[in-house]
Amino acid sequence: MGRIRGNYLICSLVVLFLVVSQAVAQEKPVYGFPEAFPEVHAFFDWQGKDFQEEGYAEGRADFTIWNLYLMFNSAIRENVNTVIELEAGQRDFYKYLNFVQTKIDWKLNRYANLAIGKFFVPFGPGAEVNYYAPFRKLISRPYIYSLREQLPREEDLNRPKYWNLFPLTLPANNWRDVGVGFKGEVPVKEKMKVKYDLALVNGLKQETDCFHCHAHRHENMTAVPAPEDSCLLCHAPHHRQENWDNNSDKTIAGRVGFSPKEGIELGLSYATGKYDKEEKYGINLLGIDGQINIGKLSILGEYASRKVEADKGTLATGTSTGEKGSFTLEGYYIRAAYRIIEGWKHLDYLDAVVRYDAIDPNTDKDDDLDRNRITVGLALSPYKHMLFKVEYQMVREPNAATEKENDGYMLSLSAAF
Ligand SMILES: [Ca+2]
Ligand SMILES: [Ca+2]
Ligand SMILES: [Ca+2]
Ligand SMILES: [Ca+2]
Repeated sequence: MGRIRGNYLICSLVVLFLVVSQAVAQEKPVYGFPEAFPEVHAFFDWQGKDFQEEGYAEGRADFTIWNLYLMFNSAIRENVNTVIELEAGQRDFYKYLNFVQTKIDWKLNRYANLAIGKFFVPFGPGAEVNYYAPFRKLISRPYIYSLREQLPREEDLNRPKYWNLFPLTLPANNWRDVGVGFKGEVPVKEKMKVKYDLALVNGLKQETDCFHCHAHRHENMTAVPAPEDSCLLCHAPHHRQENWDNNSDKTIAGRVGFSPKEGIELGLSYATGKYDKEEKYGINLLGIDGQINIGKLSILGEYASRKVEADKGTLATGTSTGEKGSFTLEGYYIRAAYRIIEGWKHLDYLDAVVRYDAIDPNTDKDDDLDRNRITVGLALSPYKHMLFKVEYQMVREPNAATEKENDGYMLSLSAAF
């Protein structure tokens, strides 16, 4: 009896399977095709930090999932690759899901590739700047890319006018935008080559055009910000103009790199565009970067400056005079890493790292936002695609009346697959 019932069940399942598979086979896919072989990749970064009272996160010891990136890519044909990359996370009280890249990479010939869609705007040394975790030897990013993020956030902090007007870091880290890109490598002789990466994109915009900023600043979406309260550039990834434009002006950005031989590269980056609705005020970014890898030693350095035009009166006192003025941010870092151990059974590598970095958010003002810092750290990878990091930051304010207590530790574990 039991066997008959069992057979009956199996027969029923087989019939059901045939019916269902027939139904599936008849259904045409809405998009995609079976030969696409999409790849899925991801990385995430766990962080722990503990700073002194006047440091990062107001000195609060904290564990965070700092990054989650998801990438899907597939070759449509041999020379055409499609990429979709998403970033998810939470900072303070807000959660976000951004599309980081959405593009078609189209290889035209040996020396030229076209990118159309949303991509990282070419400026500076690339992946080590754009991605937070797996490509960087230290946990923290250099000040030119992260000063604002690391400053205390108390509301009653006495902020200088230009901080209210402008972000204190370059938009060039993690800077992605919609447009058209053109890049490639041209061999000069033997191992010598020239790399170019150029783009035409929407460009940065006034932060007051961004509803997020209204909401964050006033905790009320409908409130109109007072002029002295308006940041002129959309800066943080969640604030920044990414998928649309506030004016017709397009930003030109690019980097040209020269590599005399394997492991050595020098780069020059530049970006220019108008950021306001009226296309009155411009922003210019200039960067120089260099990298040397000799044996176990790797050295990376970068200098960057940003000149922002704005109303002279608004910059000085908060009241518009109609006269054009500007201010300049500049900063640099040099980072050296030495590979102490490599290729052990349970230790893929161990690097010792040291970095000196400095930033001057406004070269016309001497205040305690002028910063420099020495960071020492270790990067330990037990196995490939898994990286532990630890670092200690010693932070100095050369122009502050009193030295701030803002040194601290950071820990991180990142994994990629
Ligand atoms: Ca603490
Ligand atoms: Ca624009
Ligand atoms: Ca200064
Ligand atoms: Ca200090």
